Amino acid sequence: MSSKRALITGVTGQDGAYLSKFLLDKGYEVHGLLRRSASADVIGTRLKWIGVAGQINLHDGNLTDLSGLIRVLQEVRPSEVYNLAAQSFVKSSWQQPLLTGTVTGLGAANMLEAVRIVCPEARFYQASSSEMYGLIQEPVQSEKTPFYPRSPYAAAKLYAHWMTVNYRESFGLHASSGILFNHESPLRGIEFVTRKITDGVARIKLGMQETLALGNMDAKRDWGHARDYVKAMWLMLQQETPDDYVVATGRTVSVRDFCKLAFEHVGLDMESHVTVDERYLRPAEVDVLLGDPAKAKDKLGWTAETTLEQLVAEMVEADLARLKQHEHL
Ligand code: NDP
Ligand code: GDR
Repeated sequence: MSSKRALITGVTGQDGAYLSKFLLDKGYEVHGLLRRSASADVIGTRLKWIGVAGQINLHDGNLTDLSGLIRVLQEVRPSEVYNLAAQSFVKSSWQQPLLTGTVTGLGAANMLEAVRIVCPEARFYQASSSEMYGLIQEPVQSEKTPFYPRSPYAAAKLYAHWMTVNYRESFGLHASSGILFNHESPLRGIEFVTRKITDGVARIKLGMQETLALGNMDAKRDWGHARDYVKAMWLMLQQETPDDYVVATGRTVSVRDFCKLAFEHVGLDMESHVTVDERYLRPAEVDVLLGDPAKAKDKLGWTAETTLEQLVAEMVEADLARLKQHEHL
């Protein structure tokens, strides 16, 4: 067995693309789980954008289908498994709570179970989330902060998180959980607020639209770059002992401030273009998140490398370039 063979679930998502590139650059053989879609033309759009399509071995499968996961693991025999697949859009989780529980929660349990059955020696990464802190119990959240999930998505992620801890403690799996705070990039899905803003700013700049409608402008998030965060995932699996880590920048800003930076980047004033639309408000909000990455720094030697200003600039520039070339993502 190759000592560097990884299987990534959620390979077609934002983090899947950045992690694929990162692992390929390190000499890994990279395999990805691909759920079937009728729209073959959109499959792998992100992998193409980042320049690794064709270098990934794709396997049909779905997180909800344990027998399929077992079969894929038997074929691939990975040394590292990164479980990134999820219904990851918090707002949708109120419309589809059971689907979110099935994919984001039970799906992770399926993956853990498949690893336990087929390749218990493989190292396992679970994509946990700062959303689990929800109604925050401490102003700065660390691995020791109690959780208080505020959405079906967060509740599902909490189940997956504790199952990861449980499989580590019960069955001795090398299973680590990365509690990642929001991380963005030009590959972020268009429904998430940062990308919605940078795409909107680019459209307004190019005269393609006049206004941008947003929801809660006061929500605050600790935003980093996905490129930096996938490195932390990998570092967790290189440790002798599996553990859980907060991955964050240690800086929090409001949606309004993110928006202001994006408009300023193209020399426009946000006040003339942004409106608030109640459709984008949530039944329960996570008002503020701010992570303490001290443990990741001490134990993994990891720190965020990209500043918020650099992130905003990169995202706006990528959207401007895409729109000028009539490309979509
Ligand atoms: P994306 O939404 O971009 O990607 C999700 C991936 O999961 C896609 O590849 C999607 O496939 C796949 N997927 C969805 N449902 C299934 C299913 N039933 N079976 C198999 N695959 C499925 O998420 P991100 O890349 O942003 O995030 C990666 C992970 O990290 C997620 O688990 C997310 O919840 C978590 N996370 C993300 C954070 C962030 O700020 N980005 C922060 C903390 C945690 P398809 O392309 O077909 O839709
Ligand atoms: P989040 O990301 O819910 O933190 O989950 P999102 O970008 O959707 O929302 C962040 C904050 O912005 C506010 N907001 C809006 N959000 C969206 N999507 N659209 C809007 O128009 C808008 N206006 C204001 C939201 O109310 C919220 O407070 C992301 C996902 O990647 C999860 O999978 C991951 O676990 C967490 O980050 C950490």
